[in-house]
Amino acid sequence: MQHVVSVKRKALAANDEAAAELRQQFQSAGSLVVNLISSPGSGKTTLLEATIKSLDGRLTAAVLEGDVATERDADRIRALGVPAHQILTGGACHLDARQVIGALGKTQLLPADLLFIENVGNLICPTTYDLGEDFKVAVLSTTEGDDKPFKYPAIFARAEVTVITKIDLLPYVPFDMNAVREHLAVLNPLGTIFEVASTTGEGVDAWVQYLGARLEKKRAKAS
Ligand SMILES: Nc1nc2c(ncn2[C@@H]2O[C@H](COP(=O)(O)OP(=O)(O)O)[C@@H](O)[C@H]2O)c(=O)[nH]1
Ligand SMILES: [Mg+2]
Repeated sequence: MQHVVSVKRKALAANDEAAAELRQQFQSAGSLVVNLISSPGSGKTTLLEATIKSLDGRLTAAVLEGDVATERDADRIRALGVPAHQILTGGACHLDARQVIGALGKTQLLPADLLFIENVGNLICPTTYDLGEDFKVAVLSTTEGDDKPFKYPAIFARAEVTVITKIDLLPYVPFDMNAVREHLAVLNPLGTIFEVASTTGEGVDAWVQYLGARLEKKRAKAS
């Protein structure tokens, strides 16, 4: 057990080193980098599609997709004319910083104003792997149940932003929005919450405006 803990600690320390290198690279490129984490099917790719449509070319975007198998998500992004690269983890339940360095080295995703990293779908493993991002975004859909922030508190405490998706389905599913807001306020008092329906576009503009403001802030700080 002791051995397992120490191997895990070493892996995380190596990842932190690679993440620091990435952070430097993102700083030089002037890109805002967002690491999206959620259960499978909660709507990460659909949120990215809606985000790209709402941006309408005002800011440039690029996407790194993490999945166990298939290029499906990268294909969905490329169909909108935005560069995307799929990292296949071959079974691993999270992306790590070395994989991101490797992917950026063999693609031309940067420079871009916004780089979105869609992590492998689950609420546990991606939580502890820093990818050099500016902030993590937890995506929570109304259909997966309002108990998820209670059951997986680590990611909701760490993510600066929580995007609650599929609000168009609120009339049909038992999802106590107030309970979720209250719990998130306890887990993450400084966190920001957006409520969106990516399929209708409701709430997407506010999220996109926030991204633009964060990008401006990052660039102002760097200059
Ligand atoms: N009604 C509704 N469905 C959505 C919304 N966002 C995503 N979906 C659907 O949820 C399913 C999973 O979405 P996807 O973006 O692939 O999830 P991901 O696995 O987190 O990337 C798809 O069938 C989407 O069409 C939404 O805001 N409202
Ligand atoms: Mg996806």
